[in-house]
Amino acid sequence: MGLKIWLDGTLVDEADAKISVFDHGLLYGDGVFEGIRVYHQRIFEEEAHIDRLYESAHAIRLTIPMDKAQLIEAMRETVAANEVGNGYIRLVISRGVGTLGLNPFVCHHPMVIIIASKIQLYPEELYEKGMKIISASTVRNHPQALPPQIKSLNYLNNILAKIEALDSNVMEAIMYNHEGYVAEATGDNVFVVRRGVINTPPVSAGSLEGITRNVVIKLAREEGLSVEEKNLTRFDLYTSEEFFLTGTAAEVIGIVDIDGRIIGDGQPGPITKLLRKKFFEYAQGN
Ligand code: PXG
Repeated sequence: MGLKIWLDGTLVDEADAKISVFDHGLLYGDGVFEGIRVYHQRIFEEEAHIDRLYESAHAIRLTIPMDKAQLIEAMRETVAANEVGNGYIRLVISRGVGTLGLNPFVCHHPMVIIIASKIQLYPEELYEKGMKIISASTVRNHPQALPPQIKSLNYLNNILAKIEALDSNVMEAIMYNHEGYVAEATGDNVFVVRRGVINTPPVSAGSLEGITRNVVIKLAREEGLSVEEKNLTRFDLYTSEEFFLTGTAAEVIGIVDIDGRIIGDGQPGPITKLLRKKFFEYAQGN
């Protein structure tokens, strides 16, 4: 039996969950989305994800045809219908059916799609040993072209960097902005420890304001660790004491090698491990 998918106001069988070839989400990548974890039947940081979705939609002049409370209710219904205990929700708002032309205002019926399913996880071994990554040559979208804060259905910028990673037999790549500063990974935010201080690029460097990022910053400060938002160079990454990525899928994962430069002693460091543990506890109890 397939999944039950929320599509345009109701739950339908996976086999019937189809959208038009004239949907501008498909034709132009015109739409926004969220990826959200479910831990023990509870939707992780529900409000923060919903707020970010509505901000992304607002920024592209897309009106979500439900209010926040209705959308949360639809998400919960979809999670329950699929008996998702620990898993993942993909929330997609596409511009809807239009004509062959960019004009978004001919699309009068945005599509709300909710998929509640399992999540693709990295192998456990990667968390223990740490991950090897590369620097991508693909520059992160210029904030004045397509603000990386909009979680849009246009992921080609990130996909091009992901291809570079996969071609190098690693799973992730760091993307730098047009000024050469670290922006983020293809689907994760970046943190390093330098001289005992945790540094992460400011959102203005060209990253999505990760929900996991914000939780990890909060947890680190609660542990008495100092966290500073700061522009980071490739050199800063190479010479970091610890390096980790945060994101909905990865949670907190240590990086031990970038472009052949070994980080620290080649294993996930103590702060990385502590924050991974604290994040796990927070997620389980949240
Ligand atoms: N940057 C980008 C570009 C992302 O897409 C993050 C940072 C981390 O944000 P959160 O809010 O998740 O901490 C993301 C999130 C997937 C997938 O299927 C991607 C994300 C989230 C969930 C699933 O590849 N990206």
